[in-house]
Amino acid sequence: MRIFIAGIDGYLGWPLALYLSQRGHVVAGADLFLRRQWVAEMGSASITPIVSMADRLLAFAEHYRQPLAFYEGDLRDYAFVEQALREFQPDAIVHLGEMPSAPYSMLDVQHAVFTQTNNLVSTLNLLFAMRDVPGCRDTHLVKLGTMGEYGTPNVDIPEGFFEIEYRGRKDTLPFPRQAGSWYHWSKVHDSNNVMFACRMWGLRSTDIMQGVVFGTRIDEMNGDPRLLTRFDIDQSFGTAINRFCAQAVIDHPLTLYGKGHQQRGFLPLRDSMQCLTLAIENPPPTGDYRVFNQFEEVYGVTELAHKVQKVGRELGLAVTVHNLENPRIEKEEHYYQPDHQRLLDLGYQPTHDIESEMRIMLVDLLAYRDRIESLRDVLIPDIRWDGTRRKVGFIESQ
Ligand code: USQ
Repeated sequence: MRIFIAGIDGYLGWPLALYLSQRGHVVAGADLFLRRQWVAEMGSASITPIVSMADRLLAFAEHYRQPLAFYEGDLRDYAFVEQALREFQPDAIVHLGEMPSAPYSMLDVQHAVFTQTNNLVSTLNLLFAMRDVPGCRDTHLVKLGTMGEYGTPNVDIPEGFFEIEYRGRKDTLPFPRQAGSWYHWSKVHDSNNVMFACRMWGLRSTDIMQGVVFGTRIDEMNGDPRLLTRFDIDQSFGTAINRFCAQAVIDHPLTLYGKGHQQRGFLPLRDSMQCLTLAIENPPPTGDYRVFNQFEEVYGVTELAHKVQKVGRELGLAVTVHNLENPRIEKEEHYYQPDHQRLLDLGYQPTHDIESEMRIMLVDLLAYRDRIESLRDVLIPDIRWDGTRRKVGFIESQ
């Protein structure tokens, strides 16, 4: 298949290009390198020393013996999006080109407006280009949403839709969304727009409600450092397990926010690649809008910190776990029971052994201990969701 990755320079986009190419697909992608700028704005940098796109493309051509068409430009610019799709004529578009951080979106009005403008406009441009570029009406849009669209309701979470009976009548309706940040709301608004475009124009799309991803590598990087993906540890772009593993290798306490009983669906990077590929290779019928909940298993944040501690200690690291004031406004104790059957039905084989995955990460990160040490300052958050900016303090150690 011909697959266009919007956001190909990112944490997921770059490994997905490798993974799909390894499976014989023809890949192209677009990026404006904004992720590199946002992380720099947070005073941080990728722990893995990622190379420029020019060098990534050279390494790609050496390993995969086929060209990767790269379009540098802004997905908010309709002319750019239209031109890229007209030229490449994709069978599938994977939209990873959004601002992905909840804390970044909560910083102030400029960051909230940027997040929603960037995310909604890029998705609208892709939808209109799919409608209007000759040959693209039947293209499948694989749109990256987030499990965070649902929030943490006190009932089970279905995959997108649920049957409801109200005042004696029945219908199947979108499950209520209760997002917890301006970023997560941008994904909800995207979901509504994608669903509407499918209904209006007969486009087809898979909306992926993905959990929190962790990991440093996939096999398709072939051990070449030029093919590494980025790895962030700052409060905005570093996700929980990635931050915990980085903290473990420099003897920094693992930072549990609040009580630490928050539950989320988590999945290793390699599972994210496997699931996105299953969605791409098994498109829905024309005109269909479907939703997949994409994660390996639900874990509590404390449980994960203790797993990192256990694996870290096996590697000779003195890992401690601490509770911090929670900079976020979120439920710290809650029910969480989301369905995740559809990808399993398509053949998803989850990496259940997440401790092995953590071991690989810790060994990888030990090689970059000095880089992590030099960024120690970014590990304690200061973006508070009440609008103030002040570093949080430790509450207790475990
Ligand atoms: N947390 C800690 N300590 C940390 C970092 C996070 O206790 O050092 C807690 C948070 O308070 C939260 C949970 O861990 O309860 C997850 O936080 P996260 O930063 O790993 O993930 P989140 O902000 O939810 O966002 C990430 C990605 C986002 C994606 C989302 C999936 O950045 O792009 O949409 O995971 S989900 O969480 O399922 O909505």
